[in-house]
Amino acid sequence: MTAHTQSRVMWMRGGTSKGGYFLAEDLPTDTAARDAFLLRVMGSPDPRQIDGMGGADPLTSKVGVVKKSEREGVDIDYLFLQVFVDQAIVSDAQNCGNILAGIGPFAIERGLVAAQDGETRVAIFMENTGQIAIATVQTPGGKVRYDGDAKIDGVPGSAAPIPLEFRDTAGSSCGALLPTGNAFDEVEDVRVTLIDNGMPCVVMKAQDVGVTGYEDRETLDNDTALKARIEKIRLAVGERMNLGDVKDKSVPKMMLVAPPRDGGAVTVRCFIPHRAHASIGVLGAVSVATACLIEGSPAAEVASIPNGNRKTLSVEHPTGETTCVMELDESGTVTSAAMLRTARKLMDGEVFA
Ligand code: NQM
Repeated sequence: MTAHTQSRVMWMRGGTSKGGYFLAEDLPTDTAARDAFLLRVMGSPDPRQIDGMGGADPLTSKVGVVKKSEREGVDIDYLFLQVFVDQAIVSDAQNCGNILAGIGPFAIERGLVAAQDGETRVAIFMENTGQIAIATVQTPGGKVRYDGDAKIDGVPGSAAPIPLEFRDTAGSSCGALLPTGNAFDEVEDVRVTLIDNGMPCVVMKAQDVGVTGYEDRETLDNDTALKARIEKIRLAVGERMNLGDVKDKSVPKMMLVAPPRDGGAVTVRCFIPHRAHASIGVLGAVSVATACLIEGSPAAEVASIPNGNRKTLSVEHPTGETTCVMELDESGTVTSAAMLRTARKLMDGEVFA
């Protein structure tokens, strides 16, 4: 087989992440050939990704693969791929709600979805986890609009709003919201909630692993003792979360929670899983917010939760906050979550490997 050496691509910021958006038809169908190509595109493995497009950060070494969906009521199929920075790994074991924010605009730009005049709702099947998200894209005059007044913390300036709605995300990768059935488990002497409401997460109190939960990203990234401690917990819970051996996987994410400081619901410091996040992932935030609503969980002990079946939960993170709007049924089960994101087209062209 001859190696794939170039491909059409659009580079976009999606939420607080950035990456390459490809049509599936523009990539090799063989997974090994596709992954080898994407590693070359990003310049991995190399901590600086100097010979590629990646930004030397897991948040800027991401790929969205898109095709028209054949599913009833669905417009687009989206596969997320995490290209590891310093290892030769391309993983489909997690989803990404930030890259998701650019999928609607990209699909419209590539002609896979017909834009309406005003706004266009795009139903997106997330192949990694088998669930559907609805993105609403601004399309005045039938063209994608990127500029606007919506602000999200972690991104300078403002852009057109792209609300995302999720349903039925519980157990997306772990088979159940609480894969062990418990509000908490004790692992390596730390009380943790093993939870998956769109993203497999291990949620624990920051103070239980010796930090405050208010540190900045750099401080956490330099704390090798903390990282070793939470990695030990992570490796111990992979099987219990139905994720198998997670040594070479980017899930579960490790979430350190503390009481809110700026009027929000909770403060989070997130490891994804080996680097601290500059803010927090979309489905990661939904999963942590859900943990805060589970009676008896460590997160519930630190969280400040408003009343009512429709809860607006502000998740405070190192660069601001992310607001999740959660709908609960009468039994207190989360039935849907919504979040505001933005995206920006950065370039459209050919990438070479
Ligand atoms: O949780 C980073 C991000 C993400 C994932 C990560 C995400 C999500 O911020 O839905 O968006 O946790 O690896 O892009």
